Amino acid sequence: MLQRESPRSSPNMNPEYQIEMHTMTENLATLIKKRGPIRTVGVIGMGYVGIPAAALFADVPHFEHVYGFQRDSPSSGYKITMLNRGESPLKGEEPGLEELLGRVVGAGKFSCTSDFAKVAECDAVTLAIQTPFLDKKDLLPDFTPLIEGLRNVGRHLTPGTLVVLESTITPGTTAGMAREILEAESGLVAGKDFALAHAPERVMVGRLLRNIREHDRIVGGIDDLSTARAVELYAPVLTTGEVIPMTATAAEVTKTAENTFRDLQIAAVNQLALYCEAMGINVYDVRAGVASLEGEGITRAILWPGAGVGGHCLTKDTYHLERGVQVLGGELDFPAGRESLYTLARGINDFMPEHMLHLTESALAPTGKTLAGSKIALLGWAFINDSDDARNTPAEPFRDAALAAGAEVAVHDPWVDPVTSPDAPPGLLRDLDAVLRDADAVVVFAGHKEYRGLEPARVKVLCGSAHPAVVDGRNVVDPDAWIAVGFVYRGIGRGDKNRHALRG
Ligand code: SAJ
Repeated sequence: MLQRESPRSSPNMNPEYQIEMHTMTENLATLIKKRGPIRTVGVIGMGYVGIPAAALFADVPHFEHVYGFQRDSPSSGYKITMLNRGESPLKGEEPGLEELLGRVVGAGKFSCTSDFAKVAECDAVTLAIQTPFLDKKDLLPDFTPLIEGLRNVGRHLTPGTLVVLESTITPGTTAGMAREILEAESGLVAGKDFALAHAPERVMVGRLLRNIREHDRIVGGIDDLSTARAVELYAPVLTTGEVIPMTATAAEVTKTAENTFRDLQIAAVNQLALYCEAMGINVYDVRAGVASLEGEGITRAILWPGAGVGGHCLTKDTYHLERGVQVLGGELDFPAGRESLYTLARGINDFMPEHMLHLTESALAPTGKTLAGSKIALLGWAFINDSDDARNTPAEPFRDAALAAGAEVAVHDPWVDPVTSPDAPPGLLRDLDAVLRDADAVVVFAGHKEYRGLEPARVKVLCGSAHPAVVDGRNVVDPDAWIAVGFVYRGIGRGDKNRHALRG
């Protein structure tokens, strides 16, 4: 039985619906057959998802041409000329990307354009456009750029084309909002005149090409024919990855759930760290003990406690999933009055920067200091170790709260560029000694490798006092070595050390 997904995605069993479904699918099947195999592909959005995707499509021998569509806007129009020169406008190391771009542009198989009319030449069009949350309090993601992309595709959509959304979206968006916009702009009907699917991206900065080739690819159509056509598009790109077909809504839930589950796992170990601090034990001993449980089905996926969770995936995908349940609006049976486990996990992870502030206050107290009037050296602004990516960094709420409490905060990060990074804080310094000089508290927020080799005696001289504080949010300093030279130590999960006597 062919299943066409509607926003309520419950298969309708009445005969008229079945006949209408069959006719629609017959029509689409005829159109696709007339087109033949996918030869021309369009990718909307030349960002860190769209560029490697377009280059890899262009590298498929039987795909004749790939258009990369990019708005010629003041902020990102420069990408068009760069890409047409075979150069990548992406920052940071992306192994193999420049070489691949040079090759496919040189072979005339890839070109970048702002002319959306060329969508009419495409057999398949994918949209890889960011969907950030403007303000997660109201759970409303900013779909504006995606809506503009859908409108541009809809205006030039021709019968028999496949449209695929790659952005992370609220479950129900493909069969709902996206289908409505494409149908309104094109006058065509999804599932009858064009195929529509969701194939969420699973790329990570620094390993874009490898991720697309090697990760399994979730592919979900609004009906079986759309799913099959999307499998035809993505299968040739995969090397070790497999295509995993399902419905569009299941694909949307898979993507948001995989990040929700990771956020949940991190919250679980963050809560364990808070418990270990309260009970006076070392969370890393407990973690090693729990992780030792291995074997069929008894393995525990215990992750790492830390100063908080940042980035553009885990901080928002839980809210997409929660909103999906609200938008799709089926009968949800759930314990009355209980908060979602998933948003509770978000709350625990978002508490960690506040806990870091409490640890800082606790480390200043033995020398009679408070946050007010103290200088804090904040080490690590990036949201992840050894990276320049600072989106939604947990260091920011910590800094804001410390400033509000009257502290002076000097921020250091060897990776985040003070000039070019859009997420760099004002006054970000690369000079670590300057940040450490006269600091009352040294607070580690990112586990950059530069901080793993800090010499406690030298740091203490720079701090210039008998008992400066050190607060370790990423388990990068050796508590005994720092305590021995006179630091007041506090560490996430280090209940075994957080009550130590003053030394040195
Ligand atoms: N974090 C912890 N403890 C951990 C792991 C992470 O506190 O054990 C923190 C990090 O410090 C960071 C945040 O969580 O602030 C997110 O870290 P992440 O490793 O999840 O990195 P992301 O946000 O780039 O997640 C991406 C996701 N990939 C995609 O969405 C395609 C995620 O699904 C991947 O699992 C993750 O990369 C990965 O494994 O690298």
